[in-house]
Amino acid sequence: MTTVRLTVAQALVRFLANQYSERDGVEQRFIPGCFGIFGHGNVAGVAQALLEAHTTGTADLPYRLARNEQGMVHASVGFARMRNRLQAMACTASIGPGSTNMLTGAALATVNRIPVLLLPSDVFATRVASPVLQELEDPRGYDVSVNDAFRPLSRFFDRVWRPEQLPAALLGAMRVLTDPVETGAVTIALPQDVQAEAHDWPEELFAKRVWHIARPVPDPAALARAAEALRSARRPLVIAGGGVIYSEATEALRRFAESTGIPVADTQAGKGALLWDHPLAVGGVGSTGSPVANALARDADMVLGIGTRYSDFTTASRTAFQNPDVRFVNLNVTPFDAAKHSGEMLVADARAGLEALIEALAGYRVDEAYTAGHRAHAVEWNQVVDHAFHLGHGPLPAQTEVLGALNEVMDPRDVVVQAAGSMPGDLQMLWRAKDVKQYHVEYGYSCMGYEIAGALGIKMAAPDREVFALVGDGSYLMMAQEIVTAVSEGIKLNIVIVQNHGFASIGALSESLGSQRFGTSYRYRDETTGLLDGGILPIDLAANAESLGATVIRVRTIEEFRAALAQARASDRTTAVHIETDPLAPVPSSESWWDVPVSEVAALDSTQQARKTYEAHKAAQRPLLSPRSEEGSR
Ligand SMILES: Cc1ncc(C[n+]2csc(CCOP(=O)(O)OP(=O)(O)O)c2C)c(N)n1
Ligand SMILES: [Mg+2]
Repeated sequence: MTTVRLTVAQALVRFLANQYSERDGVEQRFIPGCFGIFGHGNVAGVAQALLEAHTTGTADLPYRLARNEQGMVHASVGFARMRNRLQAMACTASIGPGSTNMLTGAALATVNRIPVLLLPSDVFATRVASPVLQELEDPRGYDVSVNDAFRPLSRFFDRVWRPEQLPAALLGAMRVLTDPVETGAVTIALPQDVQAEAHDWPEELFAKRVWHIARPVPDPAALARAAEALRSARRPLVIAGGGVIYSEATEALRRFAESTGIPVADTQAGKGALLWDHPLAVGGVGSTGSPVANALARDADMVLGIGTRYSDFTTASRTAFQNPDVRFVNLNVTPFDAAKHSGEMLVADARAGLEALIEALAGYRVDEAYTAGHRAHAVEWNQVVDHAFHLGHGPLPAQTEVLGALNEVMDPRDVVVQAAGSMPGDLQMLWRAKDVKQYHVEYGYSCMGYEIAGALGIKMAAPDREVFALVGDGSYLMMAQEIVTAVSEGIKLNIVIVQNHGFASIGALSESLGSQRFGTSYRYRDETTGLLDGGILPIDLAANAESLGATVIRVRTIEEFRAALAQARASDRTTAVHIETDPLAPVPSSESWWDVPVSEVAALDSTQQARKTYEAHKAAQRPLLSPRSEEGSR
């Protein structure tokens, strides 16, 4: 056996540079690069290996220095989602806080089922000088470190205490990263001494490896059951989730919708699966969906969920489906999701499953009257959206006007990025997706701070598209530092900073729940009330962005905003547009609900009133446990 003598870190880098993925005959490097921040935990290990690879040309794994470890995981998620999970990034971090800063990113990746390889550094395997700097020292056992916190957040976790363990860890990591069923954050913890330890590796460890990403086809019996259930439906609705997009099944979805006449609603991750102006597209469904989709969901006797996790926002906390006979067919590559709501499980790749369903449903079509009903409703709704987009609100513009201007100025191939606050809801309800990749809202973890960092990865994945990070002041203050990474790497971003002096979202939620917007605005503490409802703070986020290296355009009106967007778009430099909006401006209603518990007892009258409303909504919640179609009495 020929062997190669390398450190663990050098072997890791060489291995990662030789991993490929393949789907539909198209092959690409699976891990085309590595983000990182070095500290004593990895500076002599992984950093040395990356430098050596770069200098000697023995492995091609370009390194990008991020500004915050959480941010680099977000960037990696943006990257992998943009590449439909066919590629992912690696992230190296130092021991201790450098590593635990990645925990939020790990959760975000796993919740959204997006691959990322995390390489936290760890305490000395030899423990010769324990406790080392940043070591936890768990009195229950010396093999516990802060990195064990990655276990519940990772779809695969291993710690390489010995060089001999590395090959199995790497192969396990790759298997999970490239499996659409399993994928999410994958963590290999690397003790700092082991990273630098030499070993004789079998040469074949570094051979080119291709990980074939399959398109599992449905089991014929399951397909027959699903088709039978769908054929009996009179008021069916498709809910298209992110899985449709990751599987590149949008063309198949369009054909399926056109051949059956079944309307298509979408989730946050699925928006764009069927473009907004398709006659069968009915918009977002659920708590922040369109009233068109929500009316269809309410009366549907059959829901075909495709590539969706059915989050509470999608199901309006299980109040969206009110037809007592409603049944579910779930087409999902993941049995875990296919089984939800007692659905008929159609476990398959979204595209393969849709193609099979098109055939199995040949001759089936919904009633013309059904289609005509929601078409008329959609026409009305489009007028409501147009109105919200051009509200003419004053003195400060409304957020819906900002979204409208963006929607109209952006090219279909441009990407809008959002994650938290009041914008994801408004976007889900109002955005007209003109390209399958135009809408990028991270709403699995809805993590404040994803926007700019995520946009960085998205732009790396799609350099030919303009990327607009749409960021609230709260999100901006949490994580704006990847602007510096964008500037230093020459990765051009467009950033729209929406200043409304605090949490418009949680403020509105607080008010609706009887908590009077308590503690949700960024203001001075008022001496008399003792609350944060004093004057506006002397904060200038535009100056902040400028200080980080962005070109900044400050605007006051929507007309100026439109012009600034066009200017930002045309520029080759990272450009931030700053606009102040009215957090109290009106937003159309989704005619839906979201379950956020209200105090059962309260001295405050506002809370007592909110509790009454809450109980009324709560009564509409359904367990969605009805047996599958062939078992139930229909
Ligand atoms: C990391 C993180 N912390 C807290 C929350 C809870 N949260 C959701 S929205 C929000 C406020 C967002 O403020 P901003 O970005 O200004 O958006 P706005 O609500 O004003 O639109 C908070 C605190 C979250 N989603 N993520
Ligand atoms: Mg805000």
